[in-house]
Amino acid sequence: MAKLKERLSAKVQEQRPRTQKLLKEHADVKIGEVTIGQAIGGGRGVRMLVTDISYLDPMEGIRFRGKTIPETFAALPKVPGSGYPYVEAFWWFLLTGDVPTNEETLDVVREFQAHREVPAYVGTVLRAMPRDAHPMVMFSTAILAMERESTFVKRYNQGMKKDEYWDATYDDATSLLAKLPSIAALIYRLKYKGDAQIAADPKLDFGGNFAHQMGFAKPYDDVARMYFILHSDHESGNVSAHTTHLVASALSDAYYALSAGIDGLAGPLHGLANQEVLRWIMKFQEKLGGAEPTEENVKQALWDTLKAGQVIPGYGHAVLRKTDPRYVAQMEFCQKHLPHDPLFKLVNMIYKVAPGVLTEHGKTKNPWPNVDAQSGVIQWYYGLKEWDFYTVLFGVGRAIGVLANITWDRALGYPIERPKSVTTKMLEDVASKAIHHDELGSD
Ligand code: AMX
Repeated sequence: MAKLKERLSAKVQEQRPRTQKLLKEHADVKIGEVTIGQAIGGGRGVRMLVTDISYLDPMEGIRFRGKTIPETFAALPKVPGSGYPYVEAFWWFLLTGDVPTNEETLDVVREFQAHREVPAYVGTVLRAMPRDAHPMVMFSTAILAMERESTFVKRYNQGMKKDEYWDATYDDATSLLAKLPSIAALIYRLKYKGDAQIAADPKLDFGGNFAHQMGFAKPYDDVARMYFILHSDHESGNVSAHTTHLVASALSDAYYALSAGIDGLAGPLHGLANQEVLRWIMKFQEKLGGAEPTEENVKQALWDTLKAGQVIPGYGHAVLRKTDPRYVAQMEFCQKHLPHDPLFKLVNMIYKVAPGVLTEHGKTKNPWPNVDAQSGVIQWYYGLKEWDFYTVLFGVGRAIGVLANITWDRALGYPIERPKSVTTKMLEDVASKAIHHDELGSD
């Protein structure tokens, strides 16, 4: 058995009684209330999901297993000659909450290498699709096409016991995750490089092999490692994480669940915002017609966007109320590696101006940038200029978090998700005090 699965098994045995005790002895204890505003307004702030893998504080930003982004990067074993950790070490850390040793990390590296090969039919399916299909459609389709590989389904059909569900989900998650960088590179080179594919290098790690198969030289391997880790998880309520969790709660296997989560990530209010940021910047530069960007003309362009009824991509967040530390981590990378890049300078200028404009505009609860405002700049600098591919990079990273989450969902026996609806009339009745909310019933 892989070292990681062994450790995870011990953690699962440790954690299960805690969840069972809460359910058995404290199931009626309230952790919040739901208002009409929350019910109509997309469930903002409603505490109805449980995960120990990451937690998002509105002011501080994300913590993975209790560690901030800089703490996470500092703690995990690094790839030799690289400034960033192995993605494989991060996967161990998210699953178990423990920082792996170098030896444990290399065990995961070998496990991923053993599962890296993408079935040939995935290429056949992708090549049969219209070449102008969005890369996120191709990515989601490739994942779904591999559903026939699911160990969970095979074992379920053989009568697998409920307390083994996590074990089969772990196998599916490992097999799927190990293939994602190669699938992403396959899509990239199929769409934009005339289908000139680069074979995987069996010696390389997750991030290193991705850079290799994409055809990008160092330090793009570090860019990939940083990018995948930063985009991995943002607790459970965001659309991609919640969708994956919801679909998996029906015991749809990891392939179905991740494919659905990727579809949610493809929305412009969510992961697609990274492509929208680049599109916005390019349109802005086109309008300038060669003139220097200034704070004045950036401000004007931001107002033009808002007045046209559109959102400023890369700004605002449903939970965060300050600059996203994932934005900061990427900004620091740029300050170190590409401080004089004109696009980086422009993004910084937008950062200087946009929060003021959004505050004056007065709608958004958070005028600060999120992860997507910065990420395209780095990709562009290293030669990945096809911005409609950017969300696929986000998707490879997000898979790490959501697959860890559904493995734990099955380990702790979380049931099929089924919140309750009410009608508009019921809300009107409660609001007018014609009835008390207790009279609505609970299921
Ligand atoms: N530009 C203009 N208006 C914005 C805005 C922005 N960047 N962010 C929020 N608003 C508006 C909303 O559209 C809403 O307007 P409405 O009252 O007319 O409907 C109002 O401000 C209140 O919204 P909110 O409570 O502050 O945000 P939210 O929780 O409803 O939505 C988010 C959050 C991210 C969808 C929103 O800020 C947004 O659309 N941002 C731009 C797109 C983006 O960058 N998405 C990526 C987020 C990170 C990620 O998931 N990858």
